[in-house]
Amino acid sequence: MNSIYAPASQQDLSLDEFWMPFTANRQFKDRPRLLESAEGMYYTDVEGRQVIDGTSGLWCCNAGHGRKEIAEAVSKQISKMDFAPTFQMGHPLPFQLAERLVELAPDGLNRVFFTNSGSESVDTALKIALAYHRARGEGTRTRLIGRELGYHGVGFGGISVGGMVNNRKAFGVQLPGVDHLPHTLDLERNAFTRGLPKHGVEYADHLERLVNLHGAENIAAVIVEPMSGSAGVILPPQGYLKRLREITEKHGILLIFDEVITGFGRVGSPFASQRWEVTPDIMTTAKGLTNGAIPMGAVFASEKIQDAFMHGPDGIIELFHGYTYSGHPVAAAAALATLDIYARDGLLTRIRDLEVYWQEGLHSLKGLPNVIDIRNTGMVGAVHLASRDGAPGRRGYDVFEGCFWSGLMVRNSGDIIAMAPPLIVEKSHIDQIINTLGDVIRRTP
Ligand code: PXG
Repeated sequence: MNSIYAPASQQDLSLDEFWMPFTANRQFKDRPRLLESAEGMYYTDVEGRQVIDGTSGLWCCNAGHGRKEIAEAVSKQISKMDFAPTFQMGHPLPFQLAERLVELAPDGLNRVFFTNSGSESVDTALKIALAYHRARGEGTRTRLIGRELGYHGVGFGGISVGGMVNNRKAFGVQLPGVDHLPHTLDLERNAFTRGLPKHGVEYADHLERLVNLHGAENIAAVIVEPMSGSAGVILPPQGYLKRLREITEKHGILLIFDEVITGFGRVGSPFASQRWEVTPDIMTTAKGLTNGAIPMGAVFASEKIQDAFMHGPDGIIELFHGYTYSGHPVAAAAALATLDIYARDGLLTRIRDLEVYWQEGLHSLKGLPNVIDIRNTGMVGAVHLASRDGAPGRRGYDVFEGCFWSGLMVRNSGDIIAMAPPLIVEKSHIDQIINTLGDVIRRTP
């Protein structure tokens, strides 16, 4: 049995039974990194060590940790009504929440479908896109287009349109009829760009080639992250998203933005779509919706899309899709409390005042050993390290681990170190993050 003695919690803990997600289980269990409490910008681990949160948990705790208002809203709601169905029944909370969300959303995205995660949001969005075309008599539009290096969660829909090879290759079966745009990472032309890269708008033109190849009448939707998070902060070149919008519109193809990471203030506006001034037809969210406190996701669609389903006798169910926990009362209560915090503290636009400080801090790491690119936008950043010969990912992992034991939580995607601190971050926290990361990179061979 793998076990550790955890002094802070005074517990003997067996590590064998929990099959950990996206984790090198054997390596982790050899020297576990166990967190026990969290407040503001900091985690405390089971040995009482403070770790600054450079990643908002997993890109979700945008308002920082230990928010009492969320805890209280959850606790109040769970006592009042733990669960209520939303299939042919309802309760007020998801209606209230949907109304509040629409106020924040890009203009025109005024219908909201609730899920429990980003992966479910993606599946929901893809299914709505397919069913939308059928409802309008364009049922030949079945093909879905994603992008290389895209991450859209782990459902079969998400891994099919996604483009991270490790998430796909062990599973064989995928959705048929999926194609991919090229990714936009271009180190040769864009390395060390501050903000959105200058070169690469033409990567969007590849969509015209796919339209020529398959016929527009066979393509349902294009799904992209406005900025790829998981693959290591890959930014849209200037003009790229607009070009995608123009091409999709011209051909009657739906454009889906996966804003699971970029949503809720990460890039300096409620959604990336607003900051970069391109409105999709469908938008997926999760994570920051409840500040990570309770699982919940939301898919936004335009009224036009929903209207396409509202035909036939009014006693028929228009969309045969939904989850037991769609619009869960406790999750909705957490989300409403989270939106209150975002509004009161101005968090969804707050980082506009800090993004240059963050950017300059990050770019001060240029010139350190093995640093081959630095990318940033809003309160997101990545330091791209050269891979060791024959051991891709190893240096990135060593830096990630070194950071943790030096009191900083980052993520590594292969040899890319990604960061997305909570939006409550102050300059002193940015200094701490940059200094710690710099020290660790310097001493990592
Ligand atoms: N879409 C996007 C754009 C995401 O980033 C999902 C969908 C799936 O969400 P769920 O809730 O099903 O996990 C994500 C999730 C990382 C990391 O460190 C990123 C995610 C999840 C875990 C780790 O890069 N993104």
